[in-house]
Amino acid sequence: MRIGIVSLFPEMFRAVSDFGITGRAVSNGLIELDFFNPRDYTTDRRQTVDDKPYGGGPGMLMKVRPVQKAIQDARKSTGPARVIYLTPQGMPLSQETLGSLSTDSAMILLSGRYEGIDERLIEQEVDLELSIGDYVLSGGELAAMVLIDGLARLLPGVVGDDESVIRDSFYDGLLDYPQYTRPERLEGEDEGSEQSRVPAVLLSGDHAAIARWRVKQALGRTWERRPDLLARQVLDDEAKQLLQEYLREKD
Ligand code: 6GU
Repeated sequence: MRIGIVSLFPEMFRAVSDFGITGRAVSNGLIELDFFNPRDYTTDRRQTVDDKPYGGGPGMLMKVRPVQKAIQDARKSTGPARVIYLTPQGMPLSQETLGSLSTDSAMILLSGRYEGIDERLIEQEVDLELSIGDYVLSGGELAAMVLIDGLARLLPGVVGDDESVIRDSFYDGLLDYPQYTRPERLEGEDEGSEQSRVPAVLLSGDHAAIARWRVKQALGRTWERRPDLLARQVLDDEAKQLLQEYLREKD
């Protein structure tokens, strides 16, 4: 996947290009990041990239021409590609959106700074506006990196074990079940208590019982923590029964 990035701070993207799973995807060419800095498309001696909003008010906007030229250059390099503007005014990013974007061979990400960009530039150049949540960040770069990371994990060959992507939270619309590793008993304050032990079923070797316990935990946690997610699900009789069991076992 070829990703053109329009940003005043391309160095920030080292967080994805230089570390972990996304870093490996970039080094082995599964993802290519190409940067287009609006500052390089300025024509004045001071390389001005901001301008005042018409109508007054606080803050500045990104200057139109440098952003427009950067997008146009990005298009030349990526070929046909959707232009995605990262903004709190966008549609909320979801796992479903990631899935549908993950089959695109190219895209251009526009990271805004200051109070945003001229609306006409959005109308002319932008195909999709995305937000990563209901809070305000000082720029679109972190949101663009969130998008890149979420996409990278869905590309074939990026995550070693495809099964682990399939089992992730949200893949089936539920939160993950709790996981445990060694040791079987944690030393410390609660030593000897139930909380210090790995749930017995996970040590039982009974794979059917383990699978059932995990689905039960996933349903129970989603019910407790994200009732909004559970409300969107159609639970079959087995799932309803597991959730009842979870709630009964709780009290
Ligand atoms: Cl995409 N950009 C900015 N600046 N803030 C955000 C955001 C995006 N999504 C949530 N907050």
